Amino acid sequence: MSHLSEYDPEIAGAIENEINRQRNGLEMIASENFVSRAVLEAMGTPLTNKYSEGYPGKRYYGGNQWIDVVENFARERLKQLFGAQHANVQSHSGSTANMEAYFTLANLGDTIMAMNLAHGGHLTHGSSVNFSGKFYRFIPYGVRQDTHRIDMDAVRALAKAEKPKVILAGYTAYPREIDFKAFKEIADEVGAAFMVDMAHIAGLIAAKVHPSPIPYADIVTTTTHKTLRGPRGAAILCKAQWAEKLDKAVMPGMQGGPLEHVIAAKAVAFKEALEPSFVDYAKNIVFNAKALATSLIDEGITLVSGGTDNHLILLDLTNTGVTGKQAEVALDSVGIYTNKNMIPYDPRKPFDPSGLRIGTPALTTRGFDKDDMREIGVLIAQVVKNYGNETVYEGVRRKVKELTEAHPLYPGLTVL
Ligand code: DSN
Repeated sequence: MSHLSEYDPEIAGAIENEINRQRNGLEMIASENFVSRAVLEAMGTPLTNKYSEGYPGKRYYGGNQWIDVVENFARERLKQLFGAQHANVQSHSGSTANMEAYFTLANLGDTIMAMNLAHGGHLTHGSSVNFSGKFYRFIPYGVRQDTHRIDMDAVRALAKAEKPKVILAGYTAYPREIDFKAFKEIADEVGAAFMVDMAHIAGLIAAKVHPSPIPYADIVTTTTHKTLRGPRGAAILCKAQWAEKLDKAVMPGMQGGPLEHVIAAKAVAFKEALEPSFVDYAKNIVFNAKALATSLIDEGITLVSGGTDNHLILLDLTNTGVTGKQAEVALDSVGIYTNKNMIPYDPRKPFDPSGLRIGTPALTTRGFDKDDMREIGVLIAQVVKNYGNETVYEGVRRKVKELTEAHPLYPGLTVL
């Protein structure tokens, strides 16, 4: 029996139940993944006990000699992974990383151009209920209604009219490749800084499966837990000219003590992402997404932009008679985990939109291949097209069980 289960069986039990939910379901939320046992072990260490405000070699507390070793490995590995000039690995989350990048590149009240939230932008890219929309004047750009792709001519025209301090690229629900070079050219034309939030596609970029923003962007933020397959957290990369200002924006500007147990886990994940096998993993994420997209299209499901170039697919459920929320709940009930999502030009509201977002990073980690993906596409379509039909749902549950048993997750990992 573990210390945790002996002392706190309620929490141990809930953790065990969650591990089993992850094992027994199809995790298709595009922003989720499964970390390795090595990453899990690094996170669960006494490094959580240590205060280490500051940076390696310049801390506000004593006793940081081993913490410095860990954080230096994390910084150097991250720089190597992306070919970046400077790395800061202390950001607690993607939201704080974006705040720290804005603090570095802009003054409060400045204009920032970013993707419309309903077209695939993020909460911290200018939502009026988020700090970003309160602290800065965000001007949204979007995708074309006919192609669902970013219209770079429209972005250029908007940038010339608005003269933003920062232009931001990088999205949470955009299934197509991003032309970072074209964004940089527009930023240069209007004298703006260029920032990229690569959180969703960081793992694909690390493996060179998607073009890199590093040569073009002043600052690149990322979470570490999506396609990069590290612990929940974030990191920031930048050109050398921004390094000092960025580090100050992170600490003391935004954060206090870093989470060094998580930074240790980030270092382990970056080492994993530097392995040749990570390139195969990232390629398989995209192969799998394309196979899944083809399967859904064959089943008559409409996809935003007609398919995918990356790890995610956005289903447009408008013609199915089922809303995004209904689909999410129905799929939950059969053990297929997804999230409702706005689609571009969505007539519905965010709490019950017309779209459903799915992705392949987590199942690819479990070893699912394109044949499995084709089968999952059929299962998703069955649930949507037979909404409320328990007999169909029972059949899907049986298939989910077969698929998950064929690709075990964390064999031997127990809490109780
Ligand atoms: N919540 C994340 C996502 O699911 O895309 C972004 O932070």
